[in-house]
Amino acid sequence: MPDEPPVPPVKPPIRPEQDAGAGGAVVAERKTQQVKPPSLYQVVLLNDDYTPMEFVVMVLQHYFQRDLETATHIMLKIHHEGRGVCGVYPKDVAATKVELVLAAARRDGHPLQCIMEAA
Ligand code: TYC
Repeated sequence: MPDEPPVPPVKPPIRPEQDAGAGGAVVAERKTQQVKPPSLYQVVLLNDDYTPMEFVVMVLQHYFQRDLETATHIMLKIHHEGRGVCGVYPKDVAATKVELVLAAARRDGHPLQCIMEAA
């Protein structure tokens, strides 16, 4: 019976992330959290003596998706306390709402002030 040729040893398959390549080193790395939740800003309306109550209620309904009852409640709170929070949003959304509210107020000739501040 002829001699069988020697069978070369079979290496187990290696996953790419384990393969250090020629002469390289495997670096175990645990990433810390990469995505932070966006920081939030509250959009605030300020009271004044001239902007009509109906306009403020419309602003709260149209730009802040409040129903009539909630919008009226927030408007009266601003009227009595000087300021009130319309909503809380990521920074870019809050900034856009401030711009849209101010543009609508100026278009209608009202001095309404709208600001954003870190929540
Ligand atoms: N004070 C206003 C008035 O009596 C009403 C008003 C409410 C104005 C809220 C601004 O953000 C405001 N007509």
